[in-house]
Amino acid sequence: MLYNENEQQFENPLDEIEEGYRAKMKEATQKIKDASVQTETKTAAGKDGAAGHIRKAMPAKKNPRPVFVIGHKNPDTDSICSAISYAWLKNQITDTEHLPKRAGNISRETQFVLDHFGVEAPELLTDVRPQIRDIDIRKAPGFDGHMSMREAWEYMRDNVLDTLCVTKEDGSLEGLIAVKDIADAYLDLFDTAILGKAHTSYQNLLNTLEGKMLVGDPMGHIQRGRVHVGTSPETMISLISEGDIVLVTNRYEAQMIAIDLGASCMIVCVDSEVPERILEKARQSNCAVITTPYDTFAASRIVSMAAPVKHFMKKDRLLTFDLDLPLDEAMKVMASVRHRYFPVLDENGQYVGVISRRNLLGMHRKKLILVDHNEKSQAVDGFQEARILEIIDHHRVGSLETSGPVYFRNEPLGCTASILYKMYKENDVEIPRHIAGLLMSAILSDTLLFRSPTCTPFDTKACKELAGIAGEDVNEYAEKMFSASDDLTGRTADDLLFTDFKIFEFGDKRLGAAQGLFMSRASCRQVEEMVSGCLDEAREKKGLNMFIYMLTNMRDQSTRLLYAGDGLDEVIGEAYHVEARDGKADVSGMVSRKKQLIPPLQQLIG
Ligand SMILES: [Mn+2]
Repeated sequence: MLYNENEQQFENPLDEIEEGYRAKMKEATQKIKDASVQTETKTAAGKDGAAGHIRKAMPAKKNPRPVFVIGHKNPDTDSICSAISYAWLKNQITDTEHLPKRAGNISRETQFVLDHFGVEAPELLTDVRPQIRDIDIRKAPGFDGHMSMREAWEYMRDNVLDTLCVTKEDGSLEGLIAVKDIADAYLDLFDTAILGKAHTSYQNLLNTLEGKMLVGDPMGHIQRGRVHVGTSPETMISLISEGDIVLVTNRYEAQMIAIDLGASCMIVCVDSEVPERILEKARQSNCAVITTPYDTFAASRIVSMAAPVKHFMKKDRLLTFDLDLPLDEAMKVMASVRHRYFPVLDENGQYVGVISRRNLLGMHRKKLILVDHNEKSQAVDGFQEARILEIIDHHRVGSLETSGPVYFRNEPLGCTASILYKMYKENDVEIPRHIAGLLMSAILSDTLLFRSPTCTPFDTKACKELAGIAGEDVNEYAEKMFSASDDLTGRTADDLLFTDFKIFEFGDKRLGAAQGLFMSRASCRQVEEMVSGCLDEAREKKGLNMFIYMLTNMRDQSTRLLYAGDGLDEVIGEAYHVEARDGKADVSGMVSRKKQLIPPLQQLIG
């Protein structure tokens, strides 16, 4: 009974305390709600939360996927000049950006032409397989590593992401933080020293706890100490050491003892009052004082989430992709690891966004217009995985297959540039001087100054008209242009053999046919000396059955054939009705690979 009496006696004060506590909690809950409304408003204004830590919004590139206009491998003057001239025309008559490209090195003759008319060489493009840059990269922003774990988690939750990229001020990638890292940090209950270890800023602590700083510098950082809840004075004395972070409520003794024990920071929960005497004591003892509307349980649950992501992010051996990486290689890597998101870096190592496996579905094949060729063996590597939109050519219709319908224009003229000259007229586009110069040079080069059997009256007429626009005397200009090849300084056998080199496929036989055009006999003799010992090696290197080098003398209008391949002496003797012996034959009147060299061989071999 006594016990009951006591209980009865004590009932009222307990009830009172509970009542008071409930009221306080109700008030606190309301404050938290108010605070979060404020936070949302601030976030919307882009001033708070993870959004405030975004380094730089990702710019949306304007028209990032141009059409490439490209000639054959080992490009000659026609391939380069036609790519430039057709891209220029397409840019006048369409809204899509067209860029000229080249599938190989520029010959001396072509360099002379470009220099003469002040035109830059197209950029090199030797592989058109899809790359990382051809898929839709998710422009996820990069974040400042000082962002708190809580802000990172909120951003991931709101944006349905499981990884964020942390970048440095210069835009390079610093690390990755994943939901898993946050979960690990959160669940590691025993690492109560994490705030100090992670050098957490008071600002992060204030954001996380939605708190106010009563004493201390919000710009400062937590340097050390463990987090404890200050319950009774007795337990506090045995638990708390100098530098610790102590969570307390409104108990005067607890607040006092925390400071006495050398706490570096006191977090006062449920927005409890802190008497001025305590604040003064805290100031004198260099103890920061923060109030939070959260109760002790909630505050101790989330306080460690104030630590900056910098401390937890993965920064070593990050798996990143370059924009130029071929997609099939990226897919292999993606299949071999368990990550979901992969950061993408540009050529300067700057972070540009992330990709996941899902992005691979939205692949944009590179768009191509092929000029001056239609054989697959001459087309740029990877063309099968690109989208060919058009082919403009003047060669035999060859082996190239396309996946869809294309605009295929093939005319039996001496030069692709002559077809382009027509197309400028058809589209009513005035030809500027530099384009006229390039088209003229291409015609002169392909028709060997109208002497090649491939030259038609139309080529001659077009070329003369273009010369008029360019302000050039055809004969004088051609002499200078062809002489550019006669400068052999610094040239190697390999370079001579592969500058103008094409592969032809006759059934299962592969023939490589290269041509060198020279004006003087001295040049021809020198070139023969340089290349004749290297033909068989060149044939093997390219995996060919036959290799023929046409050493053409422009002035004599004749060609010495140098060749390697089983039984070629007989084949060549029969094909051109000449004496062919020891890999050598002179064919007078031969200047054209297309019209004179290839057709008889095709009949005999194919
Ligand atoms: Mn051509």
